[in-house]
Amino acid sequence: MAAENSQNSNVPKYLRKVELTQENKQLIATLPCDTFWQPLTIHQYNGFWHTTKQLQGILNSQKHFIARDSDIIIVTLPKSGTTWLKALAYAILNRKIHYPNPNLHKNQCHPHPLVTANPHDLVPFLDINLYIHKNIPDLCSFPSPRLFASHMPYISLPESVKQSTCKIVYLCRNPKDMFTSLWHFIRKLLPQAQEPRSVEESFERFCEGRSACGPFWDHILGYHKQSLERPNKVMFLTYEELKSEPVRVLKDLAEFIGHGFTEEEESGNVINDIMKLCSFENLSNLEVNKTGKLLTGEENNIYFRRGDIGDGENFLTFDMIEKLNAITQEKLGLHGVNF
Ligand code: PAP
Repeated sequence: MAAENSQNSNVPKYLRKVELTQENKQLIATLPCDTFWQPLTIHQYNGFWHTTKQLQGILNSQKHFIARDSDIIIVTLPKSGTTWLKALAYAILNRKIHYPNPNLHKNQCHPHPLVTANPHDLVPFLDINLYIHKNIPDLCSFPSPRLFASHMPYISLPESVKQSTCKIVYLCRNPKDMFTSLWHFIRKLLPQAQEPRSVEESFERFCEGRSACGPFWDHILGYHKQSLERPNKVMFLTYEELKSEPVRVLKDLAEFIGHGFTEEEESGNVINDIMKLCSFENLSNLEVNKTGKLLTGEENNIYFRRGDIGDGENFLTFDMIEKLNAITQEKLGLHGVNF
């Protein structure tokens, strides 16, 4: 413990190691491991790679999280648009108490929570926030419908999530843009003195599936399959369709989570108000997201970079693009997943 603590004091709060339970420690010791952008170790569990912290979160939530039928769980691979979807789902669910357009409701005494808090603080992750510690949180007091998020692959979700009628909204993104976003994000997360792994090496690992929650193709296919088999349970979305057809997707999303828009709301421009409130332009320019920090210690601004489609094409070399296109086509395109 002493060694771990002294190691911990050299790294930012969000990169610090967690104290593992004895049971998790024993299990994790038996798993294949690798490194993922030092100082993070990753372990292969159920066929997917996870940091130690996330793996403890997965194991603890499998054991202790009891889903309610009314729960809504947002699932993504890192850098697929999690922040955006958290904001949208939160704004849809809470629109009766927190109007998305404050100008229309001047008697609203408090600003919208999305104006004063980052979406990550409003919609916690089961696996990388709530269940990472030895102490198990009591989520019973969360008002229904509870909104949570996760980066877990389908196979590792707690059994009660699979068995209950709770809803899962899955969002994925073009792997070239996801990799590019992840590369920039990790660079910002690392302590200044730390050299990030080269783009080339990181890219090779990403393509081999040895990346956060990778292989990305199996993560995506796991949820895609469920969405085809149980369309009332799992909604499958892409970042790209959310960008290109936001009104259609928002309507479908609201309907799916049981909070469809009324005709009055549609004609009253509520969908546009939600889109505007949650837009990259609006969120990234809010003071809280320019200068604030998450409860977990990360600076809020690292979740906002460009918010665009196609940045992977600017960042990656021609050969990398060819390679990732081929993997994406073979692993996902042939199964009907296109970006
Ligand atoms: P996470 O999985 O670690 O929570 P996530 O929110 O998925 O991160 O990834 C951040 C990406 O979403 C960034 O993409 P980029 O690096 O390609 O720019 C970020 O800019 C983008 N993003 C954040 N908020 C929004 C938003 N409101 N609309 C569109 N894109 C967004």
